[in-house]
Amino acid sequence: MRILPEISRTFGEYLLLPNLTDESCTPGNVDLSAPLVRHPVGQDSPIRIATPLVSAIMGAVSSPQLAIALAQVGGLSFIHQNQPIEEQAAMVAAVKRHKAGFRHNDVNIKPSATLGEAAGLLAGTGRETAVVTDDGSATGEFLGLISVQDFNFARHHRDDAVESRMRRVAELATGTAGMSLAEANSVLWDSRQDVLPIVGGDGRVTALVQRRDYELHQQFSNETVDGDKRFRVGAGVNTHDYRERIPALVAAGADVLCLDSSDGYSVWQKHVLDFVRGEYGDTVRIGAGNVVDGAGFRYLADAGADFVKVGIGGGSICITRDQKGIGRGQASALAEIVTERDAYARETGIYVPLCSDGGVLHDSHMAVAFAFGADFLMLGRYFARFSESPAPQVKHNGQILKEYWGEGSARARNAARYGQGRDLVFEEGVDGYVPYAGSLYDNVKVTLAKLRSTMISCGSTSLRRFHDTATLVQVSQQTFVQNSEDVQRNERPTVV
Ligand code: MZP
Repeated sequence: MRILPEISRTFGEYLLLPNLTDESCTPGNVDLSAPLVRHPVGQDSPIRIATPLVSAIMGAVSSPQLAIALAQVGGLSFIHQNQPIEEQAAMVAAVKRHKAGFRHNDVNIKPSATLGEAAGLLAGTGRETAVVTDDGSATGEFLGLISVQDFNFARHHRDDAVESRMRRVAELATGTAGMSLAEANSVLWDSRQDVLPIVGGDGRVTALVQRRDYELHQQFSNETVDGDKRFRVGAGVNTHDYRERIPALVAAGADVLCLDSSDGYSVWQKHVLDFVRGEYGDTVRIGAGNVVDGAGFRYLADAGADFVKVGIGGGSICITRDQKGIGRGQASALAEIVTERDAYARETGIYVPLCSDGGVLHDSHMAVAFAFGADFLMLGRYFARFSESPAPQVKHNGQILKEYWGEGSARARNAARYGQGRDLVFEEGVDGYVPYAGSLYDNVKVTLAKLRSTMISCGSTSLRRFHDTATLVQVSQQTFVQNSEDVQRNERPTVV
């Protein structure tokens, strides 16, 4: 028996100290890109992600729709493996069918087009775009295009403003067609609509595009898509049916795989990694985990894992620590494994990226995780709250919620992940709700703005430098007590 000399700590127990902010520290200069898979030290990773966030390998989180939305903002989803092989492969293929990027076809439909003409043009684009007509019927007057997510959201909330906004944009498109850019800009500025003009080769306006679509294209498409301009997507695999599941996922176009297990320090994971290297060499990339100490990391890194996932018991829906007495505070687990990752890189010349999985309850925890040295983060609860997640949306006491259940809950019965024989004998996860938070795009945009702002305060414009130079301080128990007492005694200003 051995007792570690330290206490097991979570992200919420730390704060960052600011560092010198110089002229180079501007939001535009902050590079949040991260290596996804192993690579020689000093060289670039063969797969990088522009936004260091990936969605959890969970049925309540990673659907094709969420995968596309997340790829559009530079991140990556892992389609869950707790389903028949053909269904998972079909989900992967559904993401790969979508062409990435911003295309003229999407916006080149004039307001005067009939619905039939608009639908014909849209069918060829492969984009999730809905047509808005003035009375909502197929024979109504065509007003414009809207993303399917926004359309569903508006319909769910009976938001009539969408129709009047589309009507206004349609009028503007007609009004600005053929104008010079300067003329159109002044009209659009006055209109206060969030649209941008697209100009043709003659410098004249041909169409309008929603600013959101344009920004997505400008910021991320080049970095997030493959050579053939399709969205990247990952897929979970297990240690049971990998001989059949992996070839099917590879054939469907999965860009990267990840072993999905609550305890990855096992010989079974090595068998899967051996299988992948034997069958595919380095052409198929696969992460492994989860582990919470340096020995677990080294075992998987030596076995050939492309990245290693860190975390046991920290998930928001996880009760493994109560049920089995296994786990470790996410901050403590990361601290030890980051040291091991860097030692491994010095010894072998190979850098194996770390994915910190679970336990992010606030955006500020992301900054702490990166300061500790995580390369990228896997999030479940965070993404489960968005319109794009596959979980049902429900109303309770006037509040909109999304269902969110753990893979170890009776609802998911993910026996391959929780390894209790063929079925789940006891639960390791809960089946609950999270507050609905709107679209992925809107939320990720704010989250990344916060992260950039923290990094700027700490004088860093890259995640590596942020980790290398971060100074963290532990908050006292008294701080927690005082915060909750202040809230209870109403001694904090309340928002009205
Ligand atoms: P969170 O972002 O909701 O805090 O945590 C998500 C992570 O929790 C997942 O990526 C996975 O590692 C873990 N998870 C998923 N299901 C369970 C469970 O049922 C679980 N216990 O712990």
